[in-house]
Amino acid sequence: MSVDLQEHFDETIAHERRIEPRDWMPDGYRATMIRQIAQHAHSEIIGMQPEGNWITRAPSLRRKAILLAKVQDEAGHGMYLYSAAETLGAGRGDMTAKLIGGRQKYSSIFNYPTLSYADVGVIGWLVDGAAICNQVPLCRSSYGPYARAMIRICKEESFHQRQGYELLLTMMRGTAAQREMVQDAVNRFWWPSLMMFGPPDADSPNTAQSMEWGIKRHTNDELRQRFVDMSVPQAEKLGVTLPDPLLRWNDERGHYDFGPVDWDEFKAVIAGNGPCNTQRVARRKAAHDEGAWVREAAMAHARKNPERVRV
Ligand code: FAQ
Repeated sequence: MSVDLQEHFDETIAHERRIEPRDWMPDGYRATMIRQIAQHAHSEIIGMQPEGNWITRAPSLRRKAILLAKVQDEAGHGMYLYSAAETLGAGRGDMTAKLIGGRQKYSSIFNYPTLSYADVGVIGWLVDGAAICNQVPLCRSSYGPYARAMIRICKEESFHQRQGYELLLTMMRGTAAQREMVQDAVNRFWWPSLMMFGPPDADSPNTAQSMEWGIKRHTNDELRQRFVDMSVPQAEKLGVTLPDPLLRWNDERGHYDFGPVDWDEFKAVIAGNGPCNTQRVARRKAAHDEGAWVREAAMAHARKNPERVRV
């Protein structure tokens, strides 16, 4: 590596300019970007499963059309992100093999079951809400293709969040049983949503370097706090109780205080021992295996029309 290349990279980061695919970058930067983008892409693809579970049982045609559109958006985000990872030299087939083999992660949140239709609303409100909170700053991430992908993804996540909140507002205007369904879903998804932001800063091995490289713009704890502050008034408006007896406004800090997250549960889930890990990965593997003929047909088609193949 020449000193000039390293200097040029450091200057690009220092001046908040973007690193582009053909630019020289340290091996560690490339590996970190591939790790984060692959994990993000896998999350979008695995994240189709919990909500996909309810497509055939949506309560009305309108809700079904909305849910179908949302799940399709998630597939699109996954494809978009795999393309961004490919610009760094990662192979899509290889990333999928690593996901299925447990060598690359996906978000802990998608290892929890969806037990009622209220879960669709709560995933939109809290899970997409947490995703937006985490991803809006990533629109300024230092790697160009990832930052640009985030702009479109965040716009769509914003629609997802609103559809979830609107579904919950509608259910809260319904019967006592419907309100109970919403509260039950909130009780199950609140703490796992806080875990989406990753371990506390003191236990986050990647944050310091990722912040130095401009990959991450805020720490895990900063974003988690922002999410709590944003969610409390939304919960009040909705009329649900967040399941945390220690949640209260702290005038001095200008933020809500909240209770301790169960990090043992988080560690168990990312180690593969959450309620649905086995099922999620098995379904992903089955879909991949069943899609083999499509990939073969696409390759055969590409060979017949070589001038249309981009290399
Ligand atoms: N789950 O040192 P850090 C969505 C891992 S949104 C699983 O803090 P980092 C939209 C981490 O990878 C969800 N693993 O790591 C949607 C690392 O392990 P490694 C996806 C987690 O990277 C909504 C280790 O713990 N969003 O899909 C989690 O600096 C509804 C140490 O952690 C993104 O991926 C976790 N929650 O910070 C779709 C956003 N947290 O890799 C469908 C982009 C941490 O060294 C329906 N990613 N780990 O083996 C990021 O912002 C970061 O990667 C963090 C983690 C903040 C997730």
